[in-house]
Amino acid sequence: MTVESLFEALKKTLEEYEPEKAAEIAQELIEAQVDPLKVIDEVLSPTMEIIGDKFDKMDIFLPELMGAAEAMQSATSVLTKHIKSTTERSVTKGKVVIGTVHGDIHEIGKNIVKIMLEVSGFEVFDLGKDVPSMQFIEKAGEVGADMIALSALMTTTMVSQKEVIELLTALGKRDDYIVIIGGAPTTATWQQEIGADGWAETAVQAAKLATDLLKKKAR
Ligand code: B12
Repeated sequence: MTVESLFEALKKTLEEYEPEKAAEIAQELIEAQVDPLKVIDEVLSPTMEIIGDKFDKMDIFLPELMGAAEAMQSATSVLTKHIKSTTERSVTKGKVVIGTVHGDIHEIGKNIVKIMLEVSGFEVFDLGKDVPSMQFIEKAGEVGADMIALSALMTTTMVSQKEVIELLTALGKRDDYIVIIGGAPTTATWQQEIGADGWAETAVQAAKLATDLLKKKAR
């Protein structure tokens, strides 16, 4: 099969909710030496977006959305194992506490950001999904984090990103951590509005952002 036809086949596994086949095709793409990030950015994420729109328009319902998400996760878990590290593992750029904010169970994008941070040399502490705001701050204190990374996928949960920053400020800890935010509904404008230090649209940009912000702080 050509790479193009493997891309098409992978797309179909999301549309037809086939997680096992998704993993198989992801493995074939790895064997064909295709860049795993290209597969995530050019095939999986856009397909998931189309599926999200269908859900929005009620062309499909929650079980189908969950099936597609399962296929995406299955492919992503194969692909992310093969994202090449850009730094020596022994060199740690800094510590990041990451999670999806309170009220929000979307974690696929956050997991990709986590991997990108790890392969860029960060030590990452993943709190998972639906994380209470205070837990980010407690964990950051416990591990001596440099940065807190907050993912939110819904307009209704973006406010929890704001809440974490407000809590940090109230506790007199706002300057202790760099706070970065992301997730489909978030924007640079939202970042400025809530006083976060950075925002990125994709996982690759997130890793670059984290590196740049940390360098700036060290200066
Ligand atoms: C998959 C999915 C699900 C899966 C999630 C599975 C999982 N384990 O994560 C399931 C089926 C469980 C689900 C459930 C629900 N979902 Co949903 N879901 C989606 C969908 C289709 C795709 C999200 C996704 O994984 N995208 C792929 C990843 C790779 O992209 P990403 O998350 O955006 O991440 C990238 C960037 O944003 C960025 N990034 C992400 N996080 C961070 C963090 C930082 C710090 C940085 C810098 C960058 C960054 O980097 C990532 C990689 O490049 C979206 C539609 C969409 N277009 O987003 C709807 C969507 C988010 N869901 C929606 C809804 C409504 C729900 C439900 C409420 C449905 C229901 N009725 O129960 C529940 C949520 C319950 C809850 N309390 O959270 C709505 C939200 C509407 C809104 N209010 O804004 C959307 C937009 C669909 C729609 N169009 O209506 N969902």
